[in-house]
Amino acid sequence: MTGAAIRTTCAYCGVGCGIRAEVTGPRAVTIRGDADHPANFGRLCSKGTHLGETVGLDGRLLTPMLGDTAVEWDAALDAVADRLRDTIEQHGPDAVAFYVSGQLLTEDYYVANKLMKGFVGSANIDTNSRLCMASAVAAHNRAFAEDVVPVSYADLEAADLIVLLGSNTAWCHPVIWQRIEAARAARGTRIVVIDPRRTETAEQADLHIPVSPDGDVALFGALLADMRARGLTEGDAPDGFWDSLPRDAGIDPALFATLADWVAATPRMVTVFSMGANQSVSGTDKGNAILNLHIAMGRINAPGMGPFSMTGQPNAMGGREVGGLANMLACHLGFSDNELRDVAGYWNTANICSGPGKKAVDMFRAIDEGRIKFLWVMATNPAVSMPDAGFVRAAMAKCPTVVVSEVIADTDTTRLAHIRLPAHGWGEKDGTVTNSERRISRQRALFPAPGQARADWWIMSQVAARMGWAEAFAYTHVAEIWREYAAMTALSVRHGKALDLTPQAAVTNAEYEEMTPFQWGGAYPMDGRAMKLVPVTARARAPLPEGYDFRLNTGRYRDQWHTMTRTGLAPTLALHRREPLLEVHPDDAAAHDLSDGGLARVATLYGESIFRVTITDAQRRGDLFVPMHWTDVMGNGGRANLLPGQHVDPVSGQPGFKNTPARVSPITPKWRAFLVHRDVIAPAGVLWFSRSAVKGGWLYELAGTAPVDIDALLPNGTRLEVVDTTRGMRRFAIIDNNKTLLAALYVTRNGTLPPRDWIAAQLGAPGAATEWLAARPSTPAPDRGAIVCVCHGVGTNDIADAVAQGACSVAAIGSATKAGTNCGSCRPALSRLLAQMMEASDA
Ligand SMILES: Nc1nc2c(c(=O)[nH]1)N[C@H]1C(S)=C(S)[C@@H](COP(=O)(O)OP(=O)(O)OC[C@H]3O[C@@H](n4cnc5c(=O)[nH]c(N)nc54)[C@H](O)[C@@H]3O)O[C@H]1N2
Ligand SMILES: Nc1nc2c(c(=O)[nH]1)N[C@H]1C(S)=C(S)[C@@H](COP(=O)(O)OP(=O)(O)OC[C@H]3O[C@@H](n4cnc5c(=O)[nH]c(N)nc54)[C@H](O)[C@@H]3O)O[C@H]1N2
Ligand code: SF4
Ligand SMILES: [Mo]
Repeated sequence: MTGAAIRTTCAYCGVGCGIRAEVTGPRAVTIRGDADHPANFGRLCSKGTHLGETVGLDGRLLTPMLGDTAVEWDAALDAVADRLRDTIEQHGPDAVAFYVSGQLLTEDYYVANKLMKGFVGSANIDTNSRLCMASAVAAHNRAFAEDVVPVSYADLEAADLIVLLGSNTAWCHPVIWQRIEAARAARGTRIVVIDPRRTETAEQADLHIPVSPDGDVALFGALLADMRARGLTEGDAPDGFWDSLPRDAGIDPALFATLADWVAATPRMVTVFSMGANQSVSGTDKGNAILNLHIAMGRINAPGMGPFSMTGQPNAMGGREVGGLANMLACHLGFSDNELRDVAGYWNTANICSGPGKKAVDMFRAIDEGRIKFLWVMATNPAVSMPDAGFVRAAMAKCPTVVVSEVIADTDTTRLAHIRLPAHGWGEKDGTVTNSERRISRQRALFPAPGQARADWWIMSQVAARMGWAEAFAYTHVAEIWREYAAMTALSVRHGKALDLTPQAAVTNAEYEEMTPFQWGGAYPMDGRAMKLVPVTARARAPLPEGYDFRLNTGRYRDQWHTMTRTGLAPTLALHRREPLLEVHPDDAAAHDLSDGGLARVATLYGESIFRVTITDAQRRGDLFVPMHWTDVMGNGGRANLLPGQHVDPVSGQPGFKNTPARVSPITPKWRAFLVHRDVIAPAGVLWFSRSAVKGGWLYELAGTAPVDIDALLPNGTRLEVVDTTRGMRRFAIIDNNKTLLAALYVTRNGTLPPRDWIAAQLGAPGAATEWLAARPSTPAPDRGAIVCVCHGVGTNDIADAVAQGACSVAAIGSATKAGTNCGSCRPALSRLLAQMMEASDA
């Protein structure tokens, strides 16, 4: 099987790193960064580096399913087409909706959009980019009359000041972060982070501004007013624009003065923004406040400057190009009569939609109200990721037809599906993606498709054929779709847009196969085009409702991807954060009786969920933070999206995920436990459980109030048990006939549970029962402490030793321990630990 490296693109974030993948076995691959790819020049973060741990077939959806019955493709496709036809005949095309994703390839996305907007005849196709990029798209459209990102990664390297607003870049766009750090080392670039939390990104910044939640419009407005007062703005503004700018930045005046001085003094400035800007009820205004500053100061369309909306998903940008959003047609076009006519002509259809469709939040409301009766979900997990997820689940449960195209058999969303369709996953898919800087790269297949899995475009084309539209969907090769889409961008050009892929319309299949990464629009696509200042107003913050003392913020962990369907499978990636943590300031914790490592219930007007408490002064007082990642499949708590409501930005329709009134109360379990087990189980009757990957199985953290049901937790096998009275603990080990470990369980009422790392590595291993029951080897290896570098398994104690022996830089820790020398994702954490350890030794 071993062959030459295949060049492909990472499965995860919008940085779009190039990978050289060497297939080493039937489902085994060695992953390296592609040194020639202009997005990453060889770098990869922890998630990309460990992609190999996620390509196994455990848990994959490998056959089409009608309910719980495996069926042939013909039967599944007939069922989808029959239900689609019936819905359209009985209720009209607007009773149909597709909810798709920035994780589809451009070709899949193009077909989804063509099928829905061109042939079903409704624009009820929206994407999870509504939860992600919609506000940035709306801001671009208001300022540029097109959704164009006017910056390239190289501009970050040519900038002298980089302002990161609402972006935890070091965790979420780690390779961009590494490029920024390298630039700082080379040219002394200053870095400002505007984020209510002191993230690892903020810790590395030259200036951190802990803005209050949604304080950004006031801050950027006041900044522009200050630049105007200094005579640093140019050009025309709409009437009243300057007077409308807020004067109060809403932050510490000393921080504002520093920020304003740096901005004034630094023409080469890039403002990078992501979810702290977009996921807000004022998200579009935040975007335009940023664009306004750059436009008014002429800091755009030149090296080292511009407003830079980073995309989240690998193909968020591609989806925007082909019209994945309900309020855009294909190829950056809108719904004017001319545009609709041109698109209908190109697709040769009489069924073209007539106007914008329902945006995600409205789409699920329409499902709830019974107005949408057929929902097809592709490459997204809305039962987890939509706001007010309890409502969304109830709506889906009522929907007469839910079809889900997935790679994983059991997700919170597939649990609500009538029909499940197995799609190609990363490593099987073949097509293109567009990254944050408009660079198009190929994802290439590494493995033959497993089971009955098929390309998303194939699945849709087959349904289209059964609907009588075979001619328009007669694709036999993905390159045919690419050429059709590329040729269609002649329409964007005709309507004055920058998106132009027409030279690609003539590529042969062989040329498509060999495609190397290229950027559309050139380095400065807005050059010479009109740009508008858009008046925005800093709205007063709504007071917290009675009984709610906190503002709840949500976001991401460094080593998990969204709903964990893939990163959750990787033991190495679980090392960083095994459980969903509620981050709370020490004073707030004291005031609410929360203890570090204890459990707490977070409640909002919309729902509640339980989290593990971690106390940290990286949080502002009054703010809480929880991760978005955990699901019913991975635990019974930590369900972030039961908490935010359906409030959306009035322009973009994007939900405000990061500022929800909340309250919190401690929970005291009667017992706590952890279990290592080879299988996926669903512990019943427990107050808390959360599952994370270990080699050969799973580690479960458990807590309960009702008596623990040991039998329900343990597998069959020979059971060994000891009662440890000194520690108030019961310990169990289950072994098979070969005396290998199948499971181990440790339960305590109020004692301390043993460390997990050693015992979690013993599953399937032959060994000594006494060691397993003790949860440690008879000659204990030195305790490494919490693992910081997941690539090399280096823990805090290893780092402390290195520091004690004189290592006083991240590089020196690297030479002593190897920490941070592979993917580099942990370098911000190393830097923080180093600072803490040096401070402690000074004291
Ligand atoms: N590890 C990892 N990387 C990812 C992903 C992942 O799941 N895991 N997902 C990808 C996707 S799809 C996306 S969209 C990106 C998201 O990338 P980011 O936007 O960096 O991620 P988030 O953690 O959602 O939010 C960023 C920050 O916004 C801050 N914030 C909250 N409210 C405000 C506010 O009012 N103002 C300001 N200025 N900041 C605020 C939060 O505290 C948080 O630190 O990451 C991509 N990369
Ligand atoms: N509270 C809170 N909620 C949020 C956010 C937040 O910051 N806070 N962020 C929002 C943002 S920015 C985003 S992007 C969303 C992400 O949310 P989702 O899109 O729901 O998250 P994923 O886990 O990426 O879901 C992708 C699904 O597609 C499957 N899949 C992967 N590849 C393929 C494929 O090729 N074909 C098919 N058919 N299926 C595939 C995966 O197994 C997975 O189930 O979450 C949003 N929700
Ligand atoms: S930064 Fe990491 S997750 Fe994003 S594309 Fe690169 S390797 Fe993949
Ligand atoms: Mo996203």
